[in-house]
Amino acid sequence: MAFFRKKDKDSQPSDVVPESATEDSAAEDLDSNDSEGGVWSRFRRGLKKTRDLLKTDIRDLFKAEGRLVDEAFLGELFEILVKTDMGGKSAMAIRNEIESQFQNRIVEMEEVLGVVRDQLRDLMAQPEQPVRMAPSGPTVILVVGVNGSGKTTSIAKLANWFKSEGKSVVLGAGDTFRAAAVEQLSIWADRLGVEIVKAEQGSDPASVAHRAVAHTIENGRDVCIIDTAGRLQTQVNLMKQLEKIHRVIQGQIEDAPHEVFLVLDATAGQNGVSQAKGFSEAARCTGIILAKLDGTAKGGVVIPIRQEFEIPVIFVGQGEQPADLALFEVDEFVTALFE
Ligand SMILES: Nc1nc2c(ncn2[C@@H]2O[C@H](COP(=O)(O)OP(=O)(O)O)[C@@H](O)[C@H]2O)c(=O)[nH]1
Ligand SMILES: [Mg+2]
Repeated sequence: MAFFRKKDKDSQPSDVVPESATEDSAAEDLDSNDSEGGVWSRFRRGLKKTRDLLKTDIRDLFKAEGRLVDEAFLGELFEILVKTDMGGKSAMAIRNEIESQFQNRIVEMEEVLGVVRDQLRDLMAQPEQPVRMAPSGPTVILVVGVNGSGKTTSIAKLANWFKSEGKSVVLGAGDTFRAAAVEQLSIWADRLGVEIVKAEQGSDPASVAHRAVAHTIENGRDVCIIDTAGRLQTQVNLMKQLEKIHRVIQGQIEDAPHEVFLVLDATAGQNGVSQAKGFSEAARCTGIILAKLDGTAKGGVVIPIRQEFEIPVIFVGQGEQPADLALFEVDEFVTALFE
């Protein structure tokens, strides 16, 4: 069972011929990692703990003849829910819903599980639209997030994604704070056969962004993805830099950037989430890429993340290779939790 799509060819028709045959075969190689079960089964494994708790522990709450919904029951249920990775807020919301629907009644397990499932769907609800593309002309995507969260790797994954949709991609090496960051992105650009616009370490990232967008427009490319720094001398400087990049891009294409993806590290825990919230607000983020889900047994962490952020989770990252990226789907995710 897939609880996310690798790509959606119907909603994003490809109208561009790939740049060259060589690049095509490179993309095929990188895609091979996604052979049957690859990205999907890894995420499913990551949900095992949450799934087992929901199924086994909730079952243990019940006797054959059902159970009275009283304080004791609600307390036990809450404890089980909290033990999953859904977080206290979601667990409380579900507990309260069960209380309001069933208080002082005898319920069967299936009724309770049904409410848990529906509540999770509600709590995680997000718009359908996966990636906002420019109605015409190039689409510009800015990628932001704290240092080490997985920005540069996610950009390689996005580039691979768009390439496999038949779109031409330009990368902008906007993390000029560290020489290694530019180098890392250049290596990915070579490997993926996509163009890259870069500058020396220490140069103005807004000017790199400007050149990358200009190159994209002038050469009729489809998608421009811009990397940014995750750390500067001060947080204020960083936010000013992101703001300037924003302004410069907007000056070139009125409705750009079309997406500002916040990359979150799924293994970073609560501290990482609080740090990223500052980013999310200041950088006007439009969607989340949840990276490193393969590195945690707590796949259920998507639930509190959906709760903490106003913006939708668009992609999940499942490894260090370009093909390790999948579109996130709430319905499929919730279904997978109860299978
Ligand atoms: N296992 C795993 N590692 C990842 C994933 N995304 C990024 N990484 C690794 O995390 C580290 C930091 O990633 P990087 O893209 O350089 O982060 P940045 O500083 O935000 O650009 C690198 O070692 C990546 O290979 C992922 O989805 N899964
Ligand atoms: Mg980076």
